[in-house]
Amino acid sequence: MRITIIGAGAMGSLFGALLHESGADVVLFDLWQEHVRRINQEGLALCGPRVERSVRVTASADPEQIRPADLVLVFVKSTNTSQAAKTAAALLTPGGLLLTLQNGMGNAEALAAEIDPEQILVGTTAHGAHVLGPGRIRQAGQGETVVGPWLVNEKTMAGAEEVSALFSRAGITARSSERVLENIWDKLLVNVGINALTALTGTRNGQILDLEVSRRLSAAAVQEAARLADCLGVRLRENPVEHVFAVAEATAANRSSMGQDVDRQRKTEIEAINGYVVREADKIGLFVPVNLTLTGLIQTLEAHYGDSKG
Ligand code: KPL
Repeated sequence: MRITIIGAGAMGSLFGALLHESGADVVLFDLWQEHVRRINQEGLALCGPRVERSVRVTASADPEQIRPADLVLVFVKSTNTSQAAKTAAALLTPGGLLLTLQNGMGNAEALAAEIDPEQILVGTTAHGAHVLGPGRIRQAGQGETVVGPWLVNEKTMAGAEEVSALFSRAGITARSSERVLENIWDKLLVNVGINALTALTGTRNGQILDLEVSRRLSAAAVQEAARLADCLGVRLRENPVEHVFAVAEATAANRSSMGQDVDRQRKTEIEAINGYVVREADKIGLFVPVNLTLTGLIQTLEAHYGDSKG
């Protein structure tokens, strides 16, 4: 099977490497030229807890050099999804499947502007990875990947099953579910409770748990999002706050992706996370003050990147 990964950051590179090792014909597409050059010249260095290996997967920074694929995986930041949708439309075979495993909400809608919704699969992954430098990533923990159709019917469900079986053969723990939107909401709540708070305070995920005040702030943001889910008829897992705290504990040493974006003065995914909660709550007249505050503070921070502090 021919697979193209759009967005060869940590997660895109990890999935690409594992799928390549399982025998798939994989191309990593990314605009980061130095990363692409290193991967093609020296292989992708995949560092695990004990071992490091070099994976000879192909990378490209030029979509015109990539042949259409049967499966396209989108791993770009949610801020770049609309652009990725255009690239994906050019890189997908007519009956091919496109899967987004991105953080945040609104990605499938942005992809559906360019791709037939019946070709779109959505999902979440609890795999962890981060970039160590060009051509070099660290696998930082394993977790389940859930894949399901954006529009549920027999044909699209078969596509989700095929992709989850492909992942399993590549050693990526995966399952398909027609209720995948519930998993996406569960993951949204994790990001709602961890990302903005750690980004604003310069802390690592586990440090949220150290102080009563940060636990309360995180819990309040999650409870607001859970109330929204309830109003929208989305069924969440039991005890979402406990789950968010368990993820903060399991990823204690990580700096959240939003924290890393703020550290590098990059645009964050706030609009697709806490900002999404605020927008959807507004539509039904629900007040979500903690999410509004977190969103406003991150937006203010972003607006003043680079300003002199003197
Ligand atoms: O998804 C994450 C992120 O940082 O975006 C978590 C799960 C919070 C891990 O850092």
